[in-house]
Amino acid sequence: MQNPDIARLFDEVPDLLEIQNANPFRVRAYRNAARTIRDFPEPIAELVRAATKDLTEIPGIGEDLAEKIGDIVTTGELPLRKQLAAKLPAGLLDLLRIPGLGPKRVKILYQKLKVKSAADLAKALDAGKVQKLKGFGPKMEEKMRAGLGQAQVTERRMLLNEAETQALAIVGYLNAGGNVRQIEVAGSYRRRRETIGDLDILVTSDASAAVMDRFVRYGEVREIVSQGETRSTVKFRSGLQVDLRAVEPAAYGAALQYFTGSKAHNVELRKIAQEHGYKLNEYGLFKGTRRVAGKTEEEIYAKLGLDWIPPELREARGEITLAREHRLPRLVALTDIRGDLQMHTSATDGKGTIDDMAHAARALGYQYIAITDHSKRVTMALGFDAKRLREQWKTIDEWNATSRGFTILKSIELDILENGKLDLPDDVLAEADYVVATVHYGLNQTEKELTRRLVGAAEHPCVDTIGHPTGRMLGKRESYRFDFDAVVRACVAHGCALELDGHPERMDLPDTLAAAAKKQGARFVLSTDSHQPGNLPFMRYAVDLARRAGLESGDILNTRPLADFRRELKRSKR
Ligand code: DGT
Ligand code: CA
Ligand code: CA
Ligand code: ZN
Repeated sequence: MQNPDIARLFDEVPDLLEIQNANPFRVRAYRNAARTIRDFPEPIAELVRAATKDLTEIPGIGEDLAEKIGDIVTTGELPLRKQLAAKLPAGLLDLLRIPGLGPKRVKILYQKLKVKSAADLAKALDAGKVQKLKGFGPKMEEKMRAGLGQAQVTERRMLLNEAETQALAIVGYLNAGGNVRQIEVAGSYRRRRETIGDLDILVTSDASAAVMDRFVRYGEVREIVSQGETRSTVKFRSGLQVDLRAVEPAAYGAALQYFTGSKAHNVELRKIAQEHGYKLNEYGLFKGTRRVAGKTEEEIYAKLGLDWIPPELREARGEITLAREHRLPRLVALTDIRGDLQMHTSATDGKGTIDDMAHAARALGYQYIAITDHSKRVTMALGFDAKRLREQWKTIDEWNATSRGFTILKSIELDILENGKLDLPDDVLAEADYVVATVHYGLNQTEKELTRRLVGAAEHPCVDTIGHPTGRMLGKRESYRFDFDAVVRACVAHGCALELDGHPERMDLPDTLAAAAKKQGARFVLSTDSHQPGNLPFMRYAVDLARRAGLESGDILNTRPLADFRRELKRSKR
């Protein structure tokens, strides 16, 4: 059992509690627990089994939670979740998956209109009952209708980091069995999409039947969908589907290319092959019946007159033309990143001191970090007023005075208020080393209002970066509505950077928007939005986003050494 599997059992508990009017502190404790477990760097099930670590030593895990986790690891069940769910109609949980519908609104719909399922909601909407409820305007109604349609057609996709945990574990398991020569996880995982539908694993082996046998006996397998000598499909307990294909070494590159996709990229590539008088499929590149390439991807692309294209770019967004003209970008790499520019400490909603975060960042080889706790508008997270912020900055000054070769930037995640004003006065902001401004409230305002807020922040002399610019939460909340081009124009004109927030639940900016912003001349910073030291490796996902957007090291400010980085910030250009 992997951490995300444990976390998933906890995920619904806070929502169920909230619908049942539980104490808000209890609700929050479970919400935080799910996150802590999901992001914990070591496999918790193994810690429990080996009994090497007392779980209560993990920040945010008390005795009650530790006991529940222990039960999950031994029984695979969380009885509390079952008890809570049993008190409510089953369809109510489906409602929670509709974008925009949180436990508060579900509770109102249930109590006032007896809405117990998606079908009930559709009926209540059609009867015009929903818009009469307090807090449900016409906009909300429109959103719920759209959500209802979506909830029925799109199945759940898994976040990249969860899929990665599962992918690395199954690859490790298959390798440990011997018989595997080459192995790679292809598909959207290799293209580093922010969500994954299923895993597509390829192997070469002299004993593929034995590999298939081992595969279907993997501990996470809940269901064997099919098993054959060269291809098997299983479903994991997490719901994730995994395909395993064994191919001959002479076709490995062709299969890797084919199953990496994307489908649209493959369609374009096959057309080019045809124009050159070839046939391209998962077995190779053929002239008549003769295979002219297939062992590696490189030789296939080369035979078609193309440079090898990094998987992250294979989305049929112009990369094939660039490859033909030898103009593909030199994509940024994780090793190019010299600092992390968004993270929280235990002073607000994080779990780790300044010192903890700095040590962990230093261990990753960074030269600098920005500590960006929330400003006061974010009351839930105990955001900073000017006084508390200045106290933190004093501590940071003292820390920097004694530390060589590593710098903590005095910073803040500054709320852009509903009225467009910033959450802290200019004189405080002017003392910061770095300010990232973000929107957390008033998400249902009109496009015009939200655009005005973001443009205003981008123009403000003390705002260096717009953070998590669209506000999306994957699978939970879509972007707020705003005129993205107008915000990018303001950023470019005023020297404000755009953040790529690599927290796996955000992945914000989305790749397509980041690519569009680059075309307009925007510059970027990469961050993790870490809430504990163990989150800092999320930088990998920020880099994934950047690569999918075609960004190079030069497009990103925190690839620079500290002095250069500082020089590039808006505040030093005034
Ligand atoms: P996912 O799983 O929804 O996150 O996305 P993918 O891209 O992993 O898609 P998947 O698992 O359906 O298929 C894996 C790859 O196999 C896909 O990226 C391209 C290739 N493929 C699948 N079906 C077709 C097809 O009908 N035509 C072509 N040309 N390629 C296909
Ligand atoms: Ca897939
Ligand atoms: Ca697949
Ligand atoms: Zn934020």
